[in-house]
Amino acid sequence: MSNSTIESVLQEQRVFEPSPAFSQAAQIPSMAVYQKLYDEAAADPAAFWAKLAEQELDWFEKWDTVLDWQPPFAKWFVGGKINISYNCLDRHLTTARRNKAALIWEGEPGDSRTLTYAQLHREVCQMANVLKGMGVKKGDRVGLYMPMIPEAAVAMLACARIGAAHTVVFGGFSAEALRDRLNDAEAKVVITADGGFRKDKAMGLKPAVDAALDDNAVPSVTNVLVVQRTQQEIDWTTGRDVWWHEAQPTVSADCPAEPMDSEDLLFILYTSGTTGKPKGVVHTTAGYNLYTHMTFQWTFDIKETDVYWCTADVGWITGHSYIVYGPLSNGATSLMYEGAPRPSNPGCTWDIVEKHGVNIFYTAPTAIRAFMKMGDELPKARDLSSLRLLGTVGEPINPKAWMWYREIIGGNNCPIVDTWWQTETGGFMLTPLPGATPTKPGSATKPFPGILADVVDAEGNPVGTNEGGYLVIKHPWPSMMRTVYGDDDRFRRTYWEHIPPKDGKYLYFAGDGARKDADGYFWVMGRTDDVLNVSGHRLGTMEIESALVSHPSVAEAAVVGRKDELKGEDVYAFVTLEGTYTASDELKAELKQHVVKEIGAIARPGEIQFTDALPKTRSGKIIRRFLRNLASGEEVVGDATTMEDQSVLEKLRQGN
Ligand code: 7RM
Repeated sequence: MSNSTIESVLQEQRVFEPSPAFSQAAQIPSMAVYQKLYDEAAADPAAFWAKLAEQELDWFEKWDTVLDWQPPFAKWFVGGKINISYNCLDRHLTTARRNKAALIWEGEPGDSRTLTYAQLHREVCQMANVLKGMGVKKGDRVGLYMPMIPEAAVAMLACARIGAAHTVVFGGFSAEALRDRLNDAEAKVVITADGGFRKDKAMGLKPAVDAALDDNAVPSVTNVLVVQRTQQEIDWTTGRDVWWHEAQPTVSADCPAEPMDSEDLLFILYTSGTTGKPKGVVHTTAGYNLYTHMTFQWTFDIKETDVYWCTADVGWITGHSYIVYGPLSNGATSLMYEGAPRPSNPGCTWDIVEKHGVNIFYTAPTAIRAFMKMGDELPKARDLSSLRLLGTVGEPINPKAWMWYREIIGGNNCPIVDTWWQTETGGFMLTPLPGATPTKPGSATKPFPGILADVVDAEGNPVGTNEGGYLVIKHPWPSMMRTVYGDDDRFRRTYWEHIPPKDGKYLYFAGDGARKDADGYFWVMGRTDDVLNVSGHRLGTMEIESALVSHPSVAEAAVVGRKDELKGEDVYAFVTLEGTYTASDELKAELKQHVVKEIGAIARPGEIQFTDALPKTRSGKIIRRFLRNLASGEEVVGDATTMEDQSVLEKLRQGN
C-alpha cells in the first residue's frame, strides 16, 4: 500500500465511543463483555461454538464432533443433522413471529410487498415442491439468475429446504458468464424471471438464460422456472420452461425440511480470483448457519421490532448472508429493494428509510460516496430518526465518507459497523460490536469472538505495530469456505500456501493487506493480488484480460485498477492490436462492449489505451506496477532495470 494512502487514513484520529444509551440496551454492552467472549473463544474455539450452536439453532440430531480439522480442510458439527430453511422459517411459526414481516420488499416502480414468516414459509414450500416435480433431488445444484424480488429469497430457501445447492449468478452478469457458472456447477434447473427493474428501466433476464442454454450449451439443465415480473415479451421453450405463477397453484404447500448433514453442500458462489476462471466458493450447512446467525445478531445488535435494510444484491455473498440467511435465522425483518437510486428519484433510498422506519441500514462505501455527491439536501429533507445503527462493507471506507455517513445519515447518533469479510469467509471477520467497540473512521476494528486474526510478513511472522503486512486468520471458523468447487488443489494453493505453512500450522490468507495499530485495531488496505474492487465488486484482472484477448483484434491485454472517486477503483486496460487492425475510438467502444458481453456491465473498462508494446521483464512478465502508475497519471516509480525494452515505457508515457 502506498504511503499516501496510509497518510490519508491516518489523518482522521478521532475515536467514537458508543453512547451510554446504545450500550445499555445492547446485547454486547461493553468492551469488558466483548473481551471476555473473545478470550473464552480464543482459549477453546470448539467449546465456544458448540455452546452457541446448542443455544441458537434447532437440530434434528446433535453432532458427535464439533471440529474436525485436517488442514486446510475443516468440518464442523460432524454427524449433526440440521436444515437452514427450517431454522429460517419453521421454528418461528410456533412463536409470536408467525405473523411478523420476514421480508419487506420495495420494487423499483413503486411496487411493494410484505411477506410474513408464515407466508414466506408457504411460498418456500410450494417452490420446493415445484423443484421436486422437476426431478431436483438432495445433492443436485440449481442455478439462480434473479432480480431483487422476494422470489429470489424464496428460491434460495426452497433449494436449501430439499437439500439442493443453489448457485446464484448476479443478474448483471452476461449470458456467457452465466453459462460458464452453470456448467461448472452442472446445474439441473435454472430459476429466473422474465426481467427486473433497474433505474426506471425493465431489463431482460430470461433472454440471457436462453442465450446461455442455446445449442444445448449446458447439457445438465433440464428445466427453467420463470417468475413473472416485468411482463416483457420473452421466447419460450416448451417442455423446458415453466411459469412459476402457473406451477404454484398446482402444488401442495406442505414440504417438510430435509434433514441435512452439517457438512452437506449449501451453496456455491462464484467469485473472482487471480487467475482467469472464477472460483466456485463452497459453503456447507451447519457452520454457515451458525456463523451468519451469530454475526448478524451481535454485530447488528438486532432487536425483535427492528426493520433492517441491507442494500446488497442477493447475487453477492452479502445478500446471501445478510439479506436472507442471517436475518431470517434470527427471525428479523429484512427489507429488500429491487433497484438502485434512480435518476427520476435520487432521494428514494431515504424515502424507503422513512416509509418503513428502517432502524439498521447496511450499505457499501461506493454507495455512500454516491449519496454524498448527490448532496445533503436529499437525506435532510427526510425523517431518518428511526435509524439507530449503520453498517458498511465491500472496500476500505475513506474517513471522509465515514464522517459524512455518521453526521448526515446517522445524525451523529448511530454507531457505524465497518465489517471486513469475504465471499470465502461467509460472515463478518473484523467488525465492531456496536454497543461495545469504540470506532475509528476507516478501521474495521477488531475480530469477532472466535476469530484469530493477525498481520504477518511473507514467512508468516507477525509484523510490528503499524507495519503493513498480510491479513491472515489463524484458526478455522464455522462459516469458512470448505473448498473450491471441484478443485481442492486450487483451494489449497490459493488460500493456504501463499504463506507457507510452518510446523503443520496453516494460515488462511485472504488476499488483503492490512496493519494493526497500537490499540490492536485492524486497518484493511485493500487487495495485494490482481483482484480489483470496482464499486465493492470483485473483478479479476485476468478475467477481463481473457475477455479482451478473445476479441479478434487484440493481441495482448493488461488490466490494472485506476483510483476512482466514486467506484473506488476503475478498470483500465492496455491493449496491443493484431497487425491488421488499427487503433480507433470505434474499436475502443467495440472492445468495451465486448467485455460487457463476455462478463457483464460491471467489468466494462473505464479506459482502454492502445499501445505498441507492454512493459515486460526479461523473463516476459508484464510489469503491472508501471502500468498502475501510468493509468493513474503518476510518476512511474521503482526499478526499471529489469525491463526488457526501456523504450516501451517512454512510448507508453506519451500515450501510445
Ligand atoms: C463482503 C465482500 C471481499 C473483498 C475483501 C476486501 C474487500 C470487504 C471490506 C473490505 C476493507 C471492509 N465480499 N472488503 N469489506 N475492505 N474494509 N469493510 O465484499 O468477496 O465480494 O469481496 O472486499 O478486499 O478481500 S467479496
